[in-house]
Amino acid sequence: MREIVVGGAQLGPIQRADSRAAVVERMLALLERAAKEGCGMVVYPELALTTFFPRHWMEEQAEIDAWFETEMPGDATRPLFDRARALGIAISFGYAERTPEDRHFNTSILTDRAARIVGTYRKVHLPGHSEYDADRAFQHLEKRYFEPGDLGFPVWRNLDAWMGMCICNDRRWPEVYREMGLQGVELIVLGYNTPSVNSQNGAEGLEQRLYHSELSMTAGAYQNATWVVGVAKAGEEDGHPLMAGSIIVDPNGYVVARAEGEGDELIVHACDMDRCTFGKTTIFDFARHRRTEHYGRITSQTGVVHPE
Ligand code: CDT
Repeated sequence: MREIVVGGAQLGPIQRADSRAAVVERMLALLERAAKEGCGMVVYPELALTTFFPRHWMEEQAEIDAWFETEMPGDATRPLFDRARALGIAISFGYAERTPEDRHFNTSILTDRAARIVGTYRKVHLPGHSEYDADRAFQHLEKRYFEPGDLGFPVWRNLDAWMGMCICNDRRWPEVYREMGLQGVELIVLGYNTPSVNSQNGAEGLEQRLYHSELSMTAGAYQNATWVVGVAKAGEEDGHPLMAGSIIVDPNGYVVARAEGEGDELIVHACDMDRCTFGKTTIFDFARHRRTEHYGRITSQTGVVHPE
């Protein structure tokens, strides 16, 4: 048995005026709770340190850059790393990354129990649009503020398991899970900021949004025989609602822990990595059963092309 007690640290809303220091205080409170529950790892949401700023139209580069971190850890996040190291808890969280070359990514990191960064992931699937859209109730400007990730979908050996990351919209794409599945991933951790309503037509109610989120993660878990931990930032941010629904999914696709509210909340499950073995050696034994000669379109084509 290779058990990791994993905590999903859902965050309630973060308002535009909230400081990084105030958010880190909340993350620390969840970390302390996780320590009491015996967690060896804690997962926080996408863009965990700030409000989901891509909902706001900004033109001045200095105003945009103010949402980005130029170092990790930095002054605001160092207390989180220090406490995680003292408690021996690995962490993963998302933030807006600005590189020394002035590139902008929607990034997440993974640490070991000594708070060393062992993995960095940059979000590949950026939803939304890049120009102001007057028809929307609110904007979703990830394509304006970030460039697509350039690191692919690596996995890392951490806490005696194969771990990978993706971020929010990535969780809806089966290719993401399979890329990591083909590297033997056993635990995929991800954070998300998902609006509760559609910004263009107000349709797709909360129930359907929660269902699609869960459907994506449970399918990805089952079809790749891996644990998946999906963690929300939730509640009313800057007057705009984000859905909750943080879950931990086992390698059979069952939800084994689920957040109940829309505030700061910890969900916990003891995840045995050896439970991935059955699926990986039977129905999803990729080496024996995959037929790559028929999968060419998956990487050669993006949009739909009907046969002539
Ligand atoms: N943050 C993020 O990727 N959110 C998207 C919203 C899609 S609607 C434009 C998501 O897939 O949850």
